[in-house]
Amino acid sequence: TVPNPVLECKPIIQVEDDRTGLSIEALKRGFLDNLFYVQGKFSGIATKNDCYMALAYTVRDRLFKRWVDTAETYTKNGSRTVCYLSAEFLMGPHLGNNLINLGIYDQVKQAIEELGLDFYELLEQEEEPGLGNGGLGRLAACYLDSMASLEIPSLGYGIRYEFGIFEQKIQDGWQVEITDKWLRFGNPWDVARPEWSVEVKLGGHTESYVDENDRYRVRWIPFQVVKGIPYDTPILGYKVNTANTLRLWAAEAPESFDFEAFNSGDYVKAVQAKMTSENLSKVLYPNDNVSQGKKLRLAQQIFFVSCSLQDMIRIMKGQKIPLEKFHEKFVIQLNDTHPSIAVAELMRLLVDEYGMEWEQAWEITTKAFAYTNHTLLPEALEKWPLGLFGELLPRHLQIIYEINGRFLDDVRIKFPDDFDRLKRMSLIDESGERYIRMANLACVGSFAINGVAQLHTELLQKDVLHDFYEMYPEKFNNKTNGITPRRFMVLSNPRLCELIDSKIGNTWIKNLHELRQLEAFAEDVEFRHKFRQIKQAIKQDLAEYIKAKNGIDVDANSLFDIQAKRFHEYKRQHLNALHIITLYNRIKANPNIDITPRTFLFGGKAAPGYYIAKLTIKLINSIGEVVNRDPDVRGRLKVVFLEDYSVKFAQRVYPAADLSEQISTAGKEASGTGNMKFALNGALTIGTLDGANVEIREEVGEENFFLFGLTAEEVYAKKAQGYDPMYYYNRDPELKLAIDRISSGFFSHGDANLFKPLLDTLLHRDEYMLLADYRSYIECQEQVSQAYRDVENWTRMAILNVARMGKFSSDRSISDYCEDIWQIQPVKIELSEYLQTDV
Ligand code: GP0
Repeated sequence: TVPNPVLECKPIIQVEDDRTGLSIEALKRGFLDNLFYVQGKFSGIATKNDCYMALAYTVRDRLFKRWVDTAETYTKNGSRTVCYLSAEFLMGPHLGNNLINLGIYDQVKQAIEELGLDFYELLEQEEEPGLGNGGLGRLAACYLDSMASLEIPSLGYGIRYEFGIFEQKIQDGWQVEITDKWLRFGNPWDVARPEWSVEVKLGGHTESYVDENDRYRVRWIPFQVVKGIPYDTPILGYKVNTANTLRLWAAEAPESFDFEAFNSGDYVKAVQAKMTSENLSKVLYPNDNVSQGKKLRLAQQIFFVSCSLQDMIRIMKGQKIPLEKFHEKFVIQLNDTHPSIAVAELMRLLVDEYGMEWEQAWEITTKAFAYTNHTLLPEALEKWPLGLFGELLPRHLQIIYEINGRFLDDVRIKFPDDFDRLKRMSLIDESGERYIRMANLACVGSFAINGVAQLHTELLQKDVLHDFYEMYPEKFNNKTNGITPRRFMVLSNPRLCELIDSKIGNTWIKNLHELRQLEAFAEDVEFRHKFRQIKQAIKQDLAEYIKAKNGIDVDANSLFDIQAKRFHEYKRQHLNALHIITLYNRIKANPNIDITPRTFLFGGKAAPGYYIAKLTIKLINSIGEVVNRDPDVRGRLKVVFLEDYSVKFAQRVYPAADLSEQISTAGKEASGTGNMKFALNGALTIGTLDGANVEIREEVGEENFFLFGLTAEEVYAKKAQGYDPMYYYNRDPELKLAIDRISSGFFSHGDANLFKPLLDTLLHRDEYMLLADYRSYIECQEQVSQAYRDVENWTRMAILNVARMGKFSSDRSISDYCEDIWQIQPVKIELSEYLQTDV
């Protein structure tokens, strides 16, 4: 490109300009300016959404300076960069978070109120980008926040789904799914970069040829080409100048493709090709912890992975870094196996497109990738039928064969004559129908492999990835998950933050370990009183929301017992339901029984095709219908299902909890992160020794944690002995009574068949051992009820939980990734002179 003096001149924008100024007056002018020039409205006809948009643009204007300067710094320095590849980013609403991270929350609130508008109403207006299912996607979002806050150069890469996770409606107690049209009113937070579009090939066949240097090469003649357009969202760090980028790809048909159809006059066929291409980024697969094995899903994966790798190569070219240094410029973290096709795709790009020798390309590839495993559940391990895989990715199939051949040679050398081992470790499962095993590809192609909690990593090494652990012990490491205290405390729980700040200042937000200083205040009567008042006020707010939304009266003095997470049998929402029924039965048997009043709150979605999970939602609503109106219960028990649980809603829920239900079968929940959000907000946990619960209990102290149930080891042992759930059913009369209540049709207007499929799974297989854990759970809940009556001591325990959650900041997780895996240091961003925005 020719140097252009006009383009190179820096924009001179004055301090206190309407797009940068932070004074109340400048903010008000900026808002009105955007209402006029962006929304094109005068205040008389402006809708709430117009006002939200004008506010969003006002905030966006104020962060662009950081974004541009960050990009400029990274480009000039050629900074080493983390690329976080994830099929899901569950970001939650941007507006409030950006206000917090920019440090302008209070000013903006005041400016909006001076304009006579309701600030919270405008925040509520934001349609959140639900581009994830649950824990895995939310973890990616917390990690982006922490990387920016720690000034780590990073790019998040994923898919800009047109429809994110479905909206959940409850009708007659059943979940009904509505498509999530989150882009309906436009998205003020991302910027399209069509100039950086790339093309991705799909289908077709390969041909070999000999190049001008007499080298054997392969070319891929695709059946289809899809264009990927990047959309960039700025990711601000907390009180630093860093603004990194989340780059999400949208699929389109390239103008040039299928022009034959155009030329032959088949206009409709040509437009159809466009529609098929756009399908690639149409919808998020709504499964959590299961792989459906659909071809379109594999197409989504190669689509965003290929776009992202090509984008990295473009960036290197722009910075004049030779391709041989790919692994020095970038480290790529694979968020589960969803992006693991990247191993084969980078090999293809280097070898086929850039003519690199296989050995050098493999060296680079295996120094560039690191893999995070998120689950031990066998149904979640991705594998692709070989036929399907070869149809879509014929060249990648060949490359995987080549990787596999060389890999199995290495295995043979390390473990001679161990044929079973070769079969287990092969990238191709040949035990029946042939499959490509993506976890094996990720392990072979990565220099680091990590689990997401200590126990999870141990079980990976012992079980699911045992062979790979024996092959490459040095690759394995643990990185316990974390959560960002910015969104899940500062933004969502301002009242508690204010109390904390008044005692220990506010530096804990960047260094969560400082919360330890609160330990001393657990013994302070006045502090405990204030702490309790805050919890009470937040519970009252939620009670009002529930009254308006569900029409149910809940008592803010009752114990708020909350289970909020995806519905899955291994998470055992139905064990919680059995506890409710048990309490109900006790009341029915003895109406004067003294029971600690509780409100049971549930939130979460079930995958649309997961019948038992949906039936569990129906069961909870059915129990609620009976319990909530039975005069014998007289407000001692309430059951509420919170519809359409989302990040936005979660922010209201965590601060209101007294008790956090983390009751998965031991060995099944890789980590959990909701457990951390509840405890940080002062809830006590009832939980099994599973995932990060183990470490939370270690940190907060066993006396401040309600533990029950079998350990992972006991679960395996019991299964090996031949577990029989009927044994427990026949021996525990309360358990039997609870189950019989359901099967009699008591909760289903006399229909004894409705819940039969659910009960059959419990009585005949009980894969997740609810019956084995039932008695221990009930007894533990009894301790909870007793403990809640001792108000002072409960508060003491809650404060100690908050004080001891420092380890679970995602800042700690990210520092550990930086040190142990990524080998990357912070890069400070100085704001350039010409655009100072001092207040
Ligand atoms: C794991 F394999 N997780 C998967 C998946 O497909 N989806 C998903 O959300 C979760 C785990 O279940 C987790 O234990 C974990 O904390 C999270 O990934 C992040 O590591 C709880 O949601």
